[in-house]
Amino acid sequence: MAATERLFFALLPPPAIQAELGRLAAWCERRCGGRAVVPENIHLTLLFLGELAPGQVEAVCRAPAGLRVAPFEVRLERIEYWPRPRLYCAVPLQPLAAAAALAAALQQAVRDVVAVPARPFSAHVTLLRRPRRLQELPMPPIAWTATGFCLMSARRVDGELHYVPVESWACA
Ligand code: 2AM
Repeated sequence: MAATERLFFALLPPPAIQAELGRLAAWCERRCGGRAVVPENIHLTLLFLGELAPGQVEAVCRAPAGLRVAPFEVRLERIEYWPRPRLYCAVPLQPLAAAAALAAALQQAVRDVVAVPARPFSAHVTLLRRPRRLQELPMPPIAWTATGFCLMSARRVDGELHYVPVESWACA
């Protein structure tokens, strides 16, 4: 049987913002222990699809073709601790309506290919997993303009997790 791929749609910040969020993640790790997300893996998940077979991957790549998405601002202003997945993440102060709308549109677009459990979208960028100490973590606001979105594949290479863009779409 052909190998499956673990896929998700995401916003990728521009490299300078990824680096800034990566420095913030490393600072969180120094304060709380745990494992910081490395800068090149920093992303904002729009829709997690799970393990897909090769035929499904091709269909998912075709699915967003008709979507028209205007560029929108992503502004992260606060670090939250989420106890269930045990992670610290950077979140906006107000819900990101444009990202939520894009996530919903993607879920609709792929509905004939993959049934994604309906779960409320909550914009966040994971910074640190499995902290050993909990504390208040302040952050400076970090913002960028999203000009597109990607289909990402989570792959393990030599034991290291890499998030690799498989396909990308530009805002119009
Ligand atoms: P997150 O860090 O934004 O929460 C690849 O596995 C990415 O998909 C992870 O970084 C995680 O993104 C998200 N993810 C993993 N498992 C998930 C699940 N069961 N539901 C929703 N998102 C998930």
